[in-house]
Amino acid sequence: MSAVVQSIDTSATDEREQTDGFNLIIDALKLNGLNTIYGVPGIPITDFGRMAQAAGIRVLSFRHEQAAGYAASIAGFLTKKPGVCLTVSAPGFLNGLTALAHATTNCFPMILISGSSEREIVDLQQGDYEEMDQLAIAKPLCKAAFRVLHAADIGIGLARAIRAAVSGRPGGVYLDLPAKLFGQVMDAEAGRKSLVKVIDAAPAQIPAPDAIKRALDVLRNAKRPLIILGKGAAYAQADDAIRSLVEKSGIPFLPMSMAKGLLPDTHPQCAGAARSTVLKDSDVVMLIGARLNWLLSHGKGKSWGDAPKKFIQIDIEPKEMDSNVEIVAPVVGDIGSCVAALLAGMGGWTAPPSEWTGAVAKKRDENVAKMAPRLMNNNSPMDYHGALGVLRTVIKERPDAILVNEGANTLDLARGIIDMYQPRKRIDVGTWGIMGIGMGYCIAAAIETGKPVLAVEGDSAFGFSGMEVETICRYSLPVCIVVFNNDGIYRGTDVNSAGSDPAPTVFVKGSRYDKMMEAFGGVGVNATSPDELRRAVNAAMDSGKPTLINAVLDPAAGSESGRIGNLNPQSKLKKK
Ligand code: ADP
Ligand code: TZD
Ligand code: MG
Repeated sequence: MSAVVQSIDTSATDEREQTDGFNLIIDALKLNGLNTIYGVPGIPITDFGRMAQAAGIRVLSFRHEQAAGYAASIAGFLTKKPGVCLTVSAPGFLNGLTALAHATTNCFPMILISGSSEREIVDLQQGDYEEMDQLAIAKPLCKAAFRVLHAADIGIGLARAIRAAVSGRPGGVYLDLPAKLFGQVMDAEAGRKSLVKVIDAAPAQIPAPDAIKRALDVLRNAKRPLIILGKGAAYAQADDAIRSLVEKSGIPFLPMSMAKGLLPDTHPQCAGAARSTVLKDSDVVMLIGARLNWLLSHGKGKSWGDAPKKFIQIDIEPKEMDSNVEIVAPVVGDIGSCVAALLAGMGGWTAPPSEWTGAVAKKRDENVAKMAPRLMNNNSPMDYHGALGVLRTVIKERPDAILVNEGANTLDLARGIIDMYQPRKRIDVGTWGIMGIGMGYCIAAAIETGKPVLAVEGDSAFGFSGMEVETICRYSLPVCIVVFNNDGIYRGTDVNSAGSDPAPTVFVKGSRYDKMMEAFGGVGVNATSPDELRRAVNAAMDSGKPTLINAVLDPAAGSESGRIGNLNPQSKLKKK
């Protein structure tokens, strides 16, 4: 670019106001409403973090980039704006990369901005400080990757990153900023002009009228229809339209994990507690922002039963159609526009046969009634049901709190037991079933929404990001973490049959995770019964003080891999 004055001190000859890379990046972020950065400082971005903070950007400094990256990814999900994660070069970049891949896999908009080393030295592999070809490494793990070499291109670079992250199917974007860029100086007026305020970053994608008609025809002729809501539906923030569609149609709905609360789990049409029945017996399934991946057994096999199925799918990504089974009525567009178009075509709608809706409701009520007494037990040490019965009430009484959830048994059972009442209040391990999202999600949820956060964490899951309790204390965030401490992964009872090392799945028995919180000035509580747990969680949620409750669970209470033990490969050989 001819307008660029690269790192030349022109002050002696030129009185005009100047700007530089540092300031242009800050100005470009602010111009586009990106006012929060999650990251870890170091060369070459330490001063950038300070300057961004001084310029009014909220800079959340983490203990590890992976947690900062997860925070940015869920900030994207919660706000529909790309969450920004900032890291140093090579190792910091790599630590953030897991989260970037996670954002892409989960369709969350995120921008990973990493400082990088001298291009000339990296490209000749001459061994620079933290040398790495970061752009090449990021590419296969994100939707788009860009590098900015000239200060005058910062505006365009960020605009491209924002558009790539949020338009179409959202995902992760990598933005590579070499160290030299930050100090590059240019004329301030030209700098201002080079910035881009992105207009209509995620344009509406209107579905074709034919596609809407086709979908409604299939739905109208269904005897046993089902609507499945996925986290894409939660992301779309078309809450009222989705609720109207479900209620006008009279069709039972099944929320995927992070779509829980889009309509309350206690809604009369909710089939959450009759999941296996509706999957097996339905004849037409309309997917709204949910993929037929492993979480839905790829739309085929035993859990889908023998009844022939027709699938309608609403998704912004055309390539998603027919990914696992035939989609007889693909509806490609953004969920808000698609749902509005479906609603508009539903004149003279008749509800599905009452034999179907009645059978679903009956099954659901039976299952709920069967579960109820188990949730009221006061056993000590606790089992999952006793502890989760308490937390279920906590959320019922505070439906606007955000629930963060990870673990195996801790995840699967909490998902089934804790009812959600409002959209985007449950955030969890997502498409990969990833451990380590916990504390980053807590921090971003508190920062982005200002609501109280309750994290329900397996003891193993918590360990992946546990050091971030210091971050939670440092920023005084209203986060209550409940660690379901069963001494290990799935269970705490495994023994090593061949030596004195502990078995691979078990941890130090009787660990006191609550003391970690006390180390940083937060509140720590050891809870050994549901009554103690209830008191401690209520106190934490009411006070808003950073709190960690070590919930002592029976080490024998869990099962291998929670609800997905069937995915473990088994040795055909006899166990020695
Ligand atoms: P779940 O895990 O809850 O089943 P998935 O992550 O598998 O959900 O699916 C989410 C889907 O939603 C993705 O296929 C994505 O393309 C789609 N999606 C995301 N945002 C939108 C939107 N605004 N409009 C339409 N589809 C969307
Ligand atoms: N590493 C990562 C990043 N993600 C994973 N999902 C795993 C490892 C494997 N894994 C699971 O799938 S669940 C889990 C691991 C290690 C922990 C389960 O133990 P927990 O929960 O203590 O968190 P429960 O309640 O004891 O089952
Ligand atoms: Mg455990």
